[in-house]
Amino acid sequence: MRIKRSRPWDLPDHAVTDPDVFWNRRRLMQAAGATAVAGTAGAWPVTASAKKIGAPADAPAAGKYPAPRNEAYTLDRPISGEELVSTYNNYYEFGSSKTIWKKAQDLPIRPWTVTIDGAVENEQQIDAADLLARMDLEERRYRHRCVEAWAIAVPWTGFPLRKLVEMAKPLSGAKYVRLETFHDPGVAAGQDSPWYPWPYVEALTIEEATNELALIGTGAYGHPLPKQNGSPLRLVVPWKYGFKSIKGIVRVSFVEAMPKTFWSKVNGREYGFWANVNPEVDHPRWSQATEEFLQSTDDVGFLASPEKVPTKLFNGYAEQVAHLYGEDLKRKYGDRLYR
Ligand SMILES: Nc1nc2c(c(=O)[nH]1)N[C@H]1C(S)=C(S)[C@@H](COP(=O)(O)O)O[C@H]1N2
Ligand SMILES: [Mo]
Repeated sequence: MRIKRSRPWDLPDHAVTDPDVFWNRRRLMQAAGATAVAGTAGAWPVTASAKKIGAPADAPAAGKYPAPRNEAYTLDRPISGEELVSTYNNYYEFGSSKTIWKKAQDLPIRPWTVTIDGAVENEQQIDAADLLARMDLEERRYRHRCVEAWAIAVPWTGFPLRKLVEMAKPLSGAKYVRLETFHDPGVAAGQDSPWYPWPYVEALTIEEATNELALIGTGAYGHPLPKQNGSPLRLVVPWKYGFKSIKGIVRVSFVEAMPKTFWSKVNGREYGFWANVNPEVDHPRWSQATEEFLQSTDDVGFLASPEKVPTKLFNGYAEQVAHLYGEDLKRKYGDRLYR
């Protein structure tokens, strides 16, 4: 998102690809004969496509997958391919390119301690495995809309964030739920970058957090979540721009004041607290009226031209969430509710 382009991911091949992946692919292409692959060279995670990156061996509660599907959450578009969703990612802890899937495999996820603290009756530390053992998992098919104007559709597995809130028993002072990602520059080299205010932090109001849609994602495509998608625990809030859906959660705090979030510290004018999807409120540097729906790895190469379709208000979830943003909030925040 720090890349100043109208389509931030649409960069020259070498600029978005890790040097080792880039040079490996160059060699592969040369070996295959450059003319023969010219037509498909645009599908840049070529190296990734050789090996589908699925469930980590150290994922907790592997026996709980696949979980039963909750039919209340169905899609109006096809599911994006698993290979695309597991090789085209934003996870700045591992670097600012889309091709961090390989680097993310270095993240140890067992044990994984989650701290629940702040204005709650039940402050506690709990391992992700124990947390998952207490929760009923379900599959929900959700749209995902990145602020960069690309979209995917994913069958997540997880449990409602509301269940975790109930477990914590918030006190009356708890107005916001603040979520924090691990901080370990030793395994996540992106966290060596002084340009970012690590660790990654996101937050919701308590009303948003207890809304039926807010999910803690623990799996996708019927198995535990790949590390690059935020294993073992991530947030999934499909009515908001993707950066709200924080990955690799280690701390959930219940607080009184609106937390400062990672991207609002980087650039508060462009990436605010609310970040609700709205086609009529443009990003300061590009339109949000349409999105590119990505279905397979063929859609993300520099020769690709994925279908542009209209963006939906609240990403299609107005029925479930519009009531959260009443006249008082609209008056107070205006367009900031959608940015
Ligand atoms: N900790 C952390 N969480 C994060 C991010 C990140 O860089 N770090 N990127 C966000 C953005 S911008 C998007 S679009 C989604 C991408 O999720 P996916 O890679 O599983 O599709 O993760 C979000 N969660
Ligand atoms: Mo994003």
